[in-house]
Amino acid sequence: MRGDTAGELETEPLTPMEEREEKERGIMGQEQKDEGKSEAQLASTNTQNSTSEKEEHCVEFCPVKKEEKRKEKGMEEGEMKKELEMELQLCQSLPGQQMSFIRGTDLFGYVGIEAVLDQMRRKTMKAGFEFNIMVVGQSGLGKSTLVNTLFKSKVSRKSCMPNYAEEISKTVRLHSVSHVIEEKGVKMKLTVIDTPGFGDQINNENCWEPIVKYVTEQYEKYLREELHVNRKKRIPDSRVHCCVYFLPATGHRLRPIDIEFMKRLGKIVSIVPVIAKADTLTIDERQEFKERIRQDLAANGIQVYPQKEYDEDPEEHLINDRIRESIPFAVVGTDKEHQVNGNKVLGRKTKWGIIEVENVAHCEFANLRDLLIRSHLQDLKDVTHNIHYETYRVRRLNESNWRLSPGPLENGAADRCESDSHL
Ligand SMILES: Nc1nc2c(ncn2[C@@H]2O[C@H](COP(=O)(O)OP(=O)(O)O)[C@@H](O)[C@H]2O)c(=O)[nH]1
Ligand SMILES: [Mg+2]
Repeated sequence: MRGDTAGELETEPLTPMEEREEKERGIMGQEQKDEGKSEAQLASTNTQNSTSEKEEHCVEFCPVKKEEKRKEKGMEEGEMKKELEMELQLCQSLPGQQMSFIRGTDLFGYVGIEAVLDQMRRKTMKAGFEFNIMVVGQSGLGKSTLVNTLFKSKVSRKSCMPNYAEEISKTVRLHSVSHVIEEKGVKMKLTVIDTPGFGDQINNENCWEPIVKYVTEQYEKYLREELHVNRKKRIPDSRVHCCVYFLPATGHRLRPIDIEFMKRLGKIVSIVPVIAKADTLTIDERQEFKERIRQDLAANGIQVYPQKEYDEDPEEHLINDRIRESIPFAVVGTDKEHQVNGNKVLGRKTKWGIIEVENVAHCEFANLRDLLIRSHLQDLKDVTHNIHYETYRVRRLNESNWRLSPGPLENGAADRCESDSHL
């Protein structure tokens, strides 16, 4: 996973002589202690830490020797390769230092390093975290309903006092509301940014501009906070972690406005396209529409989340490949519950039955929820910070006299993309 983790380990490199002495002391200490133990105890410790294993602690990292040992242990080739890669990575992380790889099973006893997870958990729970989600699409596509369905509460209320509302252009407005959601002691400050008016005009030329402006404005805010001499311990994060783009369930292809929007925004924010109101399509229509959308995305070089190039390891690649194959998710939203077989379910009641929103046999809402909240929330934040924000930061800092200049947003030239298309 990308992003901040606990502090880095700083190790003082030992000279080879010191290292050998250190290891001998360790083994000797163990042997001296062993003298006082009963024979039965000794037998058990000896089986756990056989001499050959002790040697393994002491040898420097030597992939060839280790590979032979693994073969002796009868390890599968795939398993061996994975372990070898891991060790190589660890060794490369500290150039100039020799390092041996000690597995949990090779330790003399319980050390307790895994407790760091509890420490991290406690810290995160205390501090809480921020998640900012933007919804874009024409009016009436079910944006507000879907966000409410995602968080199982009215997080996208029209009556809410917005903490950001700007009439940037006559047509597209940006409107954001924040809520603190708490579940099992974990606090999340959720901000939903709505974009009413997007794509609602006859001439939708440049209607993505206010959205590009908003996204870059948040990067600029963060950058300015980061560069303060006395910067805050925790910089408030208003950057858009995810932009859910609603495609109308036309059953045709991507429209020019969809292509123009995703082309531009895909470069600065993580976009997750969804087919809105998917209950209006038959199963075949849905499959064909999805396939055509994927073709259009590829043909136009549109990057949507999760991007292949940001997969960090083969395991993540495999999981993300499955997601990429089923994007865009065909979703249905609701804010009503109904009784089905004695259970309360979120659903839409029609004359011919109830569409269960969270039932994977009915629609792909659950896939979207899992991606956004249960499996990739932290990754969305990490991609925002490490890729999109980083790209912005590097570009801004490379601009000459950037400190003196008012910033791209203040002079109104905010990352505007040239467009000559009429939508
Ligand atoms: N058939 C169907 N209708 C939906 C769905 N989601 C929302 N709606 C309805 O569409 C209308 C507009 O929804 P709303 O969430 O206000 O759309 P927004 O303007 O995009 O925020 C409301 O009457 C909703 O009940 C859906 O998945 N399927
Ligand atoms: Mg709405």
